[in-house]
Amino acid sequence: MENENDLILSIAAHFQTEGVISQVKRFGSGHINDTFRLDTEKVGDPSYLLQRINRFIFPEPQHLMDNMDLVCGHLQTKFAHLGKEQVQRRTLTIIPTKHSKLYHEDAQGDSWRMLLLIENTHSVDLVRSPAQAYAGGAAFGAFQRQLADLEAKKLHVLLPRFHDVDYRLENLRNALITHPMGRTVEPEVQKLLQAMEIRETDMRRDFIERIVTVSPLRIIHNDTKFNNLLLDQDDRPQCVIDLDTVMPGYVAFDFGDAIRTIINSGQEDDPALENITLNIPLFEAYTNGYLQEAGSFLTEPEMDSLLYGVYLLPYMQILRFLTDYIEYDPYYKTEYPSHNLVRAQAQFKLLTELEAHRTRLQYILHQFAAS
Ligand code: ADP
Ligand code: GN1
Ligand code: MG
Repeated sequence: MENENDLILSIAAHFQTEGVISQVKRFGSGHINDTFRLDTEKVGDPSYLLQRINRFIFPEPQHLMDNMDLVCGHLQTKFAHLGKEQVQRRTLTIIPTKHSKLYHEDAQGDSWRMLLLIENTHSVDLVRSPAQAYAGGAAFGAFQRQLADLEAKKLHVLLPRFHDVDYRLENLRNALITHPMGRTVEPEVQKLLQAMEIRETDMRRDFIERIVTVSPLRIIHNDTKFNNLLLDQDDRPQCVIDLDTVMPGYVAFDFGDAIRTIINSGQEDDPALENITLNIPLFEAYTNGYLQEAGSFLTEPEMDSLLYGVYLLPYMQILRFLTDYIEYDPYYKTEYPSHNLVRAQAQFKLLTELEAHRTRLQYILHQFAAS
């Protein structure tokens, strides 16, 4: 294949698209899949999104796509009363291949899926306003509610123990054994390893006692990073995206991961640690939006579990970035050699800020839970 453009066009030809594709662009800032935007020649014809599924992370694309199809189909029934146009804005639409399959496997063994591009939307890496944060809370809360009546056993558990702190600690330990030299001897790595160890007992206890044993298992998103939500031009929520991780889990995971990306005034991988401070009004707005939608179905122990998720998810993210760094970056896309270390350091700064403001966050959560 001459270049990436030609490759994408040749892959796109396997799908049931309308119109002639005239433009291909790399798209989005996700860490996992490769995403391309495809525009068609004629005004009025739809645009599409073509994604190469990360095969290191998802070795069973059929199971992945079966899950996605099930979830999208379920959500479509929830929005059906709004009409087809709104259904296609509120949930992802999978474009099948010309053989009516949910994905296409190319000669290199890569799997590709196509989605309808939802027009006039954007995703946000760095949340700027309480209105955006509120929209996010409402959208992810509604998402959990809409999936409450989907039978969990119909979903394949593609990533077992995804948010299990013991699993993340085991992975880090294995990485240290398998890669004993090189990156593991760097002082920055040692410093983070110590910081993780100091917190380990508390995090494991909170995971078990404050989340797992007291909360019902529900279907959750599992990757509620803010840029997995599409907003319209007026910052109204349109569609929850990136459904690869939808699996059974606990609401505190979704809450904690969303807060991790919203409350941070800096970027997830900000090398300037002084940028990483807490934007507490955004925390308030997200919590408000979330509880407006989810407050009606959450149990009291689940309400109490949310705060623990706020600490556990950044902690696990540090373990994950650090593990990937030590293993020479097989998992997350990186832009430079120390990128995963910088991400881990930035998330650690965030964790220390969260720790310093714990009483305030707890107070805000209690206030919203009581209202
Ligand atoms: P990754 O797993 O790599 O994060 P995503 O599925 O989140 O991949 O997609 C990457 C980016 O592409 C998103 O952050 C969003 O900006 C954009 N995107 C994804 N799906 C759509 C869609 N259906 N319509 C418009 N933009 C989308
Ligand atoms: C990945 O796909 P993306 O970029 O939305 C990762 C999440 C992490 C996140 C950290 C399947 O999310 O779990 O929290 O990066 N997704 C997977 O930014 O591992
Ligand atoms: Mg994403």
